[in-house]
Amino acid sequence: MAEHASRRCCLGWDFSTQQVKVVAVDADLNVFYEESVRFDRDLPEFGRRSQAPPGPASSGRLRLLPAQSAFSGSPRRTRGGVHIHKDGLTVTSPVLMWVQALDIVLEKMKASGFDFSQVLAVSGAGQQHGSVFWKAGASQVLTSLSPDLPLGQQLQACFSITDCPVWMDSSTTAQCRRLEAAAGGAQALSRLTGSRAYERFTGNQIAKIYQQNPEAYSNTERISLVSSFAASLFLGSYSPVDYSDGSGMNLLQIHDKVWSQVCLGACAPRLEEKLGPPVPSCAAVGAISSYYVWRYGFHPGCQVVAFTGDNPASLAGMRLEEGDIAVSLGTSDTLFVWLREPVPALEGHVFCNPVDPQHFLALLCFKNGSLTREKVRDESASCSWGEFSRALRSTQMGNGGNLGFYFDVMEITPEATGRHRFNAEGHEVSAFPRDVEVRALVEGQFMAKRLHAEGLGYRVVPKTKILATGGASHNRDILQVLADVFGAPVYVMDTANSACVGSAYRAFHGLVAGTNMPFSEVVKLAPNPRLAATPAPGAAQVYEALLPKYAKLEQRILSQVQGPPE
Ligand code: 5FX
Repeated sequence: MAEHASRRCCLGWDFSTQQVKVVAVDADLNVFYEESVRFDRDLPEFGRRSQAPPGPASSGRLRLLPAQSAFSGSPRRTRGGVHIHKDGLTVTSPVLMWVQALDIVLEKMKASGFDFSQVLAVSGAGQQHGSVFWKAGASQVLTSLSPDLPLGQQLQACFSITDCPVWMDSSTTAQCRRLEAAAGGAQALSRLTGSRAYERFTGNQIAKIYQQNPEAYSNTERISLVSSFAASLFLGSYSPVDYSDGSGMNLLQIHDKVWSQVCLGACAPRLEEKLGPPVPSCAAVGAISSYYVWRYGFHPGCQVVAFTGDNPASLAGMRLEEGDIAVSLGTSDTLFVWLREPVPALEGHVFCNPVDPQHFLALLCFKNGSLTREKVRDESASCSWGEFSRALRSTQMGNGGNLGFYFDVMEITPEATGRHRFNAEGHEVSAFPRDVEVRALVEGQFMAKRLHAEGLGYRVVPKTKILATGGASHNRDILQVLADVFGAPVYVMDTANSACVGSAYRAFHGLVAGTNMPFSEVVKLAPNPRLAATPAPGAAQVYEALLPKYAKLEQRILSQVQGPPE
């Protein structure tokens, strides 16, 4: 039997856009096992869309027949786990693909000799915002699964919508405008739910399904997020939505942790009963279904801890704490911010915190990330990261007062485009010397991150640490600028599996959540991130003086784009 056979452990699952993955983490918080299934590669049969186009849907109680494909044309694989529809806006994934992927991962684990009887608890993550529509009668199937058959075979007819809207969908602009109007405007909706209306947010997706396919909607007994759907598969009954992933729906009042009646009413009728009450993210929602006990040998006492969204689960995997910030420097740059008192705004998202129900998590996305850094490297640093670093080292903190904005594609935070350079006197200039250009780009990108995080209520505190991940986190000189601009030390860690690992950590936390033991205590044995840069002496004075100037110039650019306020 394999070496991993008999360690007491928790399992962390990730139902992401492209794959289903699991890790096993032992009581010393070592990851000792991982397995995955990639949808495009391992389940090519889901190349064809199976969802009937809007129109009369099959009604009545559940019939155990597979959903029929209503689409002709050559089968095509999912691309990155999704189907992009002809309108270019609608993006879906087949729900049975997710179910079958789970079957395959479990069978692979069994074949490898994995000892399921040692699993104390399971938890998991799902791509955020995606939704699953369970057909009337599905609950009965879920509670009486036969251990002799795979899940995919038994759940084939359990869904009223077989192609689920996912986070990449942007087809619900009309529904967003309606929801904002009902809530008293975008700002009011953001104050209530943590975000203004976004196309991918689940409430707007549900509203679209209700409007375009009312029969399928009324034949739906339960609506899950991808996370609570995956938890339901383990529980053998409907798992509640957790507060943190529930905050990505434009439906949950993030302070009171209850569904907003105004938002529910604006989206679809009888929605509250189809969603069920939300629960704290660290809640143990029940023991694993007897299906897994009989088929795989799980212990009947193995607990299912509420699943959450992939971003909240990553926060847990990175072990962020109050005042910390994680900066992912990838194609787009993303900021995760731990907040105590959020100020929801028209940009970014505020979610309930997955490891501390009193606190919050903000997410900000900056579209001009590594592609812009590479472009400036090619133009001003001879296509070389070595030269780029040298330029950063040969220029001073604050760049002699020169400030730059580099929005090569339409930026999300803030909504602006183009390159804008200003000298120390605040005059717009058309170009900078090469080294100044490099520093203006990197300082500008990090000042924007700090300012917009502060706009959501973030404050650097003495114990703040910055966790840098993604491609650019390998460049020490870029990290030095990050430490200087934020006035806080920068750490790096391997976060490739952070959603899975965070889910396993959350499973351990769920086991003791009743004792009020804080998450930080549960994960104190986990590997520590590595210190990569500390702020240089004098950095705080330089950037505290520059940040208000940067903010003013950003406003100037925005008023040029949008026109002066009325
Ligand atoms: C967050 O709001 C998102 O839409 C994405 O990061 C998805 O969670 C990716 F799965």
